[in-house]
Amino acid sequence: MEPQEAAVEGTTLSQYLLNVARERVNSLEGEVRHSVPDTLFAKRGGQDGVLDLVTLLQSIKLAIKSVGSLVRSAGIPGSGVTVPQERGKEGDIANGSRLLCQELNAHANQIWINALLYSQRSCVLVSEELPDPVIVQEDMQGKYAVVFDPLTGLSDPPAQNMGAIFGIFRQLSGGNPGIVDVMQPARNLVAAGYALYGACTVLMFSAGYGAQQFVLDTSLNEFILTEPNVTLPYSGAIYSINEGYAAEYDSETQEMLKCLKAEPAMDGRSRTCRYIGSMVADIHRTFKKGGIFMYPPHQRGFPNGRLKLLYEAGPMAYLVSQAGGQASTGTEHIIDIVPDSIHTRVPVFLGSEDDVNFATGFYNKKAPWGRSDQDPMFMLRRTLSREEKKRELPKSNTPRASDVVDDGIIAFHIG
Ligand code: FBP
Repeated sequence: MEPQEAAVEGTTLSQYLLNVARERVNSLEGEVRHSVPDTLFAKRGGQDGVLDLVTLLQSIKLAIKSVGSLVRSAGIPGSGVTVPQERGKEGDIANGSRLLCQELNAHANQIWINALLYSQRSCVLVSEELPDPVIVQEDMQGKYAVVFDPLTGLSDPPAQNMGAIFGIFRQLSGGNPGIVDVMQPARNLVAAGYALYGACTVLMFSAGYGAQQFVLDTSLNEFILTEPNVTLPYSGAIYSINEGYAAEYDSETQEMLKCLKAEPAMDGRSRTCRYIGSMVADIHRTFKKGGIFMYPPHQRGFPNGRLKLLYEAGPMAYLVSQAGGQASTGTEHIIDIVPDSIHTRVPVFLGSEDDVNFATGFYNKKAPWGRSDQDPMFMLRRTLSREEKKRELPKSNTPRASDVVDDGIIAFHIG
């Protein structure tokens, strides 16, 4: 049985992880052991390696559930997270909300750090909330480096579409763990995911076998698999960007936005804009409905874009690739970029293949369509190219994770 076949709707996250792990061990034992792609477990670790990663993921699951319940009760007197009255300016709701967010953020970070340390399966931790990596003390070390943003989307008041993002790398160095273990491109991730604390808690996850969606069943307090093979539509009608910065985007971005709005989506629908201001929520909608999420550079404080490569853009790029979509900075695949520091920021264009190709064509002269203002054939070539693509599309209109193995998209961890 292929690992993807272990993904059956209704399975719990714990069962799913063990199923995939077991299938991987079986395939190792049954086939030529050293030539089988190594994804879910340590190369030399065999069964133990599988269980190490499963144990680490169980701790992450616990952190997500704990933060989720904090988010839901934050601000309620007597709950774990409140703002001491003397710190908020009386009557200033915005200030109170900002302080509450800070409290929540600090709690969420501590919950993740504790969960990862006590799993005893990690060696280096990078959190958005900490300036430096945490090197786990020797007697608690495992072989995985974990990067995470414990609570994102805090530009909105609490309890509105916050989320968490994480990625897991295998330790690179054989010896003492260090920063080098996280300076890897997202292509090297062995697993990644995001949690969205919305009306329900959703977990989007991948360990290299496509993307799966789980929803927290609060009566069981367990994540249940609801979508075994999440696939991004090839094209969509929704674009997601903070248009408040329109005047501060560079000329390519402004031109791209103008053209995007002027032209209908591939299926003829008019474009529509949605922007929540929480990347997890905006990207989750993109997974479901297709289209594009963008955070380009702008001159109101973020000349390289706002989102961080290691623990925001990278894991999202890995997930979106596993679901048949694309993620680019405009000129490079995000999944291939080696970070030059742990908090490096990158521009992000992520979502349906057709829409990402369209947007990035304005930045990259090597992209198929060139820039509209320099190329009078721009619209014509774009239309022709899309017509060809339409004819090629399978009936489902979406590439399946299993279809892209030959492109090397799934086979990240070989060799
Ligand atoms: P932080 O880097 O401060 O965590 O902000 C991240 C974020 O909240 C994303 O989740 C979201 O997409 C973006 O910032 C919104 O930024 P803006 O308010 O500039 O549109």
